[in-house]
This record gives sequence, C-alpha cells and structure tokens, in this order.
Amino acid sequence: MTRCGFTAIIGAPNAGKSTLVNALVGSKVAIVSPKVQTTRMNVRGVAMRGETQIVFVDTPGIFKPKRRLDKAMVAAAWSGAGDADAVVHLVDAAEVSDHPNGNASADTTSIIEGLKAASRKAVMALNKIDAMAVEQLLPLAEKFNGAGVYEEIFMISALKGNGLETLATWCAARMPEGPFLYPPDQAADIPSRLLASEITREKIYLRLHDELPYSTAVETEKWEDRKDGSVKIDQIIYVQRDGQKAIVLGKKGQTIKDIGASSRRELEQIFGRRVHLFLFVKVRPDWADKREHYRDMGLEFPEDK
Ligand SMILES: Nc1nc2c(ncn2[C@@H]2O[C@H](COP(=O)(O)OP(=O)(O)OP(=O)(O)O)[C@@H](O)[C@H]2O)c(=O)[nH]1
Ligand SMILES: [Mg+2]
Repeated sequence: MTRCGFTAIIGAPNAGKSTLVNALVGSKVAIVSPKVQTTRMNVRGVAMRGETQIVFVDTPGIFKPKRRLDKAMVAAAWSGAGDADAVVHLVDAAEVSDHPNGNASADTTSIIEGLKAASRKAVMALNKIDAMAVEQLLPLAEKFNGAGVYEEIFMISALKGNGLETLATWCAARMPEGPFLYPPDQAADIPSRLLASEITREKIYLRLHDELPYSTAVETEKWEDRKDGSVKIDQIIYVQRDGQKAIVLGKKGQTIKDIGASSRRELEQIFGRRVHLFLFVKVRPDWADKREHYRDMGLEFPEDK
C-alpha cells in the first residue's frame, strides 16, 4: 500500500520556504534569493520517502499585500495550505530573537491567526538554526507552542540540511493512503517555459536592487528545439518605466548580458542541453494588471487593484 499527498510550506517572505522545498526534493524546483517576495506562485516538488510520495508545495510568502500581484500571491499561499494534507509553517528563527520585544513579525503573527481561524492543524519549523545560538532556540519553541496551533515544532536548517529528515518523516506519516500522482523519478511539476522564465527572474533578483526586481516580470516568448539538440529560448523582461529599462540593460548592455549568461548556464544544467538564450527588455507599465500574466503563473486574478 502506497501513500501520496500534499504538504504545503507556508510562511513569511524570506523564511526559506523555497530553499526547504529544493532540499527536501533533492533538486532545484523553486527559485531562491536573499530578497523578500521572490516566489510568486505555488510550485510543486515531488519527494519520495520509502513507499510514500510527498508532493511539497512551495508557496509565496504571506504578508500584508499592497499591489494586485501581492494579493494574488498571498491568496495562492493560503489556497495552497487549504488544499494540502499537511501544512508546515516555516519561520526564520532569527526574526523573533532579533525583534526588540522578542515578538514574532507581524507577518508570522498573521499566519498564526490565519491557521487558528481556519482551525488548520500545522507544524512549525524554525529555520536557519545554523545562524543561531542553541540557547535561543528552546524559549522560541516554547513561545510558539503556546499558540496552540502546532502539533509539533521542528528545528531545522534548510540550507545546511539539519533536521530535514525528521521533518520529512513527519510529513510522510501525514500523507493519506493512495496511488502516486507522479512517476517516482519526477521532481518538478512546472512547464519548461515557465521554469525557464523563473530561472531568469531569479538572476534578476540576485543582480538588481531596490524596487527593481519587484517591477519586473519574465515571459518565455519562444522556445525552439533545434536539430542539433540545442534549444533557442527568447524571453522578454518586462519593466514598468523607461528608467528601469536602462538599469536592466546596464552600461553598454553589461547587466543584461550578465543576467543572460548566468541564466543560460543554469538552464543548460537543468535541461541537460545547450541553450541559446536571448533576452529583450520591454517597458509595460501595466504588466501587473494584465489578466494573462496571472493566468500564465496559475494565479487567480484579483478583481480589485
Ligand atoms: N543561514 C541560513 N539561510 C537560509 C536558510 N534557509 C534559507 N536561507 C536563506 O534565506 C534566503 C531566502 O530563502 P528563500 O528560500 O528564497 O526564502 P522564501 O521563504 O522562499 O522567500 P520568498 O519566496 O521570498 O517568500 C536565501 O538567501 C537563503 O539562502 C537556512 O537554513 N540558513
Ligand atoms: Mg520562495
């Protein structure tokens, strides 16, 4: 008898959700950056533990949304949690211990309230313990235990790998009996064109600063399989203003060249073939208000802006 089900990873922006899903799955299915709000949609990563298939759902960070895109992201995260058989609330342990009053961030507090309101049982995983003193961790765990929503509190480092198997074992035990949804050797469930845009978007997050990454979107416009086994990919980077276009291009086009080179290198690794990547920058002030953009990412389009 096999087991198979969904485990959603939710949490405040930058908690390490995507890092965790990649680590549990054992390959890169979700993009990661040091900046908040990197993930914009739910991404499924498939992990096998014995006779159990766990489909981990990486979700966008939950925060107080301002823009239309923010609202769609936060809604996607909550719906990911609602649809799942198990929920892991991931928290950056340092966020609490660094807080002047030892409080959780407003985002984390709102997630605890949301889980309570939905009577949703979950576990908490305190992440980034590699960057913390051990003495600080126990009081933290006690504090969150008092919330009454968590069946258990795990302490992990998604980056270094500490505690991940204990967490995975808990998740596996929560998966209902049933047939596998994916072939056991499949890690990701994301169309290649979308994965390719995500990888380029990651390089933008790593290379550009301030509000720029948040004003950009990437679309794979063309995908051409060539006879020699290589693939030619054309992508458009949308920005919202002319000034942003100049920054993305950089002096003599150096910035976009760097972004393209590092994206291409990773795409070649992921797809195991030569990639010819062509990036174009277009100014489209209202890309974040276009329905198609949401549809392409599997996001609901929030009617109110
Ligand atoms: N030291 C340390 N850093 C970590 C750990 N896990 C993640 N990080 C770092 O935290 C940053 C954010 O990681 P992500 O995985 O993108 O976080 P996220 O929760 O998916 O963020 P959003 O998608 O923006 O909500 C990156 O710089 C990671 O390298 C960890 O266990 N230890
Ligand atoms: Mg993420």
